[in-house]
Amino acid sequence: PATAAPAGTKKVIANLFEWNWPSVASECTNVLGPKGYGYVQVSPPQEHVRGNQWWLAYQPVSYRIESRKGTRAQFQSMVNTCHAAGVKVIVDAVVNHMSGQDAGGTGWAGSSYGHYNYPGIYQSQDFHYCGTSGNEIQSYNDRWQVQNCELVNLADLKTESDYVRTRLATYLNDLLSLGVDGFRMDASKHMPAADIAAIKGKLSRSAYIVQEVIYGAGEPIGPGEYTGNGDVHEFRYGKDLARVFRSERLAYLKNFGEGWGHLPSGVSSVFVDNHDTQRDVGGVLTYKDRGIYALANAFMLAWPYGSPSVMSSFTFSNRDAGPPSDGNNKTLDTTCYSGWECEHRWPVIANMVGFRNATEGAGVTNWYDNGNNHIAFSRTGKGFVTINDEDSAVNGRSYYTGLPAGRYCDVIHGTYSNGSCSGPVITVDSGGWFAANVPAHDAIAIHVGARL
Ligand code: ARE
Ligand code: CA
Repeated sequence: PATAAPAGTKKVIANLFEWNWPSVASECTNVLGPKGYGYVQVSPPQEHVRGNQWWLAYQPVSYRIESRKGTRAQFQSMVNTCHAAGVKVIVDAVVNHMSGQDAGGTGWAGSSYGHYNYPGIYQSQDFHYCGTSGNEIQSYNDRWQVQNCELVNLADLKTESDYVRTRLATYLNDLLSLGVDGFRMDASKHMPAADIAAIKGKLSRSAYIVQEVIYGAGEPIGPGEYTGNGDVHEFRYGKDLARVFRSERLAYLKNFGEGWGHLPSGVSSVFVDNHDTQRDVGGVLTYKDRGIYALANAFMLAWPYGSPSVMSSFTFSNRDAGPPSDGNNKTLDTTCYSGWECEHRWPVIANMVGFRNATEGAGVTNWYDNGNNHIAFSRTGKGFVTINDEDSAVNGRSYYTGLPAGRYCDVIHGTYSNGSCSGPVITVDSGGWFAANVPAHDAIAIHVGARL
């Protein structure tokens, strides 16, 4: 029954944050395609302010596809290479604003600019001046301010104007002409949903859309009002998951997702952490949590809620520091496990992408919990996982999977390839049961795509 590639639809996103284009291309060929990732999300590709901080990529200076991550030709080649590997490309699209530089300057690709002057693109009449001090957002409880004032001094575009919408669509259509498959709409909360709809309406073809709207308790603008345009990031997911793993009980995850007040599954984009939450307070799990982070990602990939995205980070201790770069702040090629964490390659996480693909569409059955931190569930007829986050092992127990009898690779501890398993093999009997020991803070996962 062994198959070479995971069955089912490939929907998992790998977020290769701040990787340069040649490195993204080779990762698509060597890792993302073979491991079954369906999409790669890349950082903003347009010309940006010069300097070292990672966040300068979020300060557009022009829409030339030339940045510290590479040239237009390298970007095009990356898209082609990823497509050849069966991986679609999502671009982080910065459309709410331009730079936050009061003095202006010269951008990465040589374009000169002022805070409210981007020659040939936007002039002062294309920006909002909301009248607060510094034109800055002062309260997230004020809908009008959030959408018409400046987010951290970033020159706020008049996204209600047809000229601005058309110019933004021209940029996005240029990316579509290079073969891009979708967009993460940065700072979506800061644009009315209708403005995003109008920009989307000017696109030359259909594209996947995921909008960044951070849920904030009590705020007037919430993620739910953007679902008409496409998917929306569900920020409560990573926060709630971290709290459960850190200080509550995994047993509570029985109805995780909509049962917790999160967005409807079909429009929800989820992650354990992203590039903002891993840096800022919020208590999410990150690569720094090592094994528990891997288990949280394993749960996300096993649990059929939302569209999962796996974060891949560069190593940082300082919030602002950019990725490894040369003396001119040009991003160096990625070297996994040296300056880059490559969480998407961690065996537990990468192998659970195959689990996700093989179990796509199957519901949850056979939920078990011990009332505390040991849980188990089946993905009907396709897979089974048990996570033991207790401080001690659970030994000598049998688990009911409902799976066809057979020998399955435990993909938490072994990698399945070409019909063999590099780790322990789990034998499911004719009644659908298996017996195994699960160490503390560990898991076992089996699925029909990794059956020997
Ligand atoms: C940097 C400096 C600033 C400086 C500015 C202009 O830090 O001091 O004024 O440059 O020179 C990223 C970085 C920022 C950086 C910015 C521009 O995180 O530090 O500013 O790039 O270079 C809100 C938004 C949400 C946004 C977060 C960060 O709603 O959209 O803030 N997230 C996206 C990206 C970020 C990016 C931007 C937007 C800007 O993912 O990486 O900023 O393009 C509550 C609210 C949230 C709010 C949150 C934080 O939780 O509910 O809505 O998020 O507080 O304020
Ligand atoms: Ca705005």
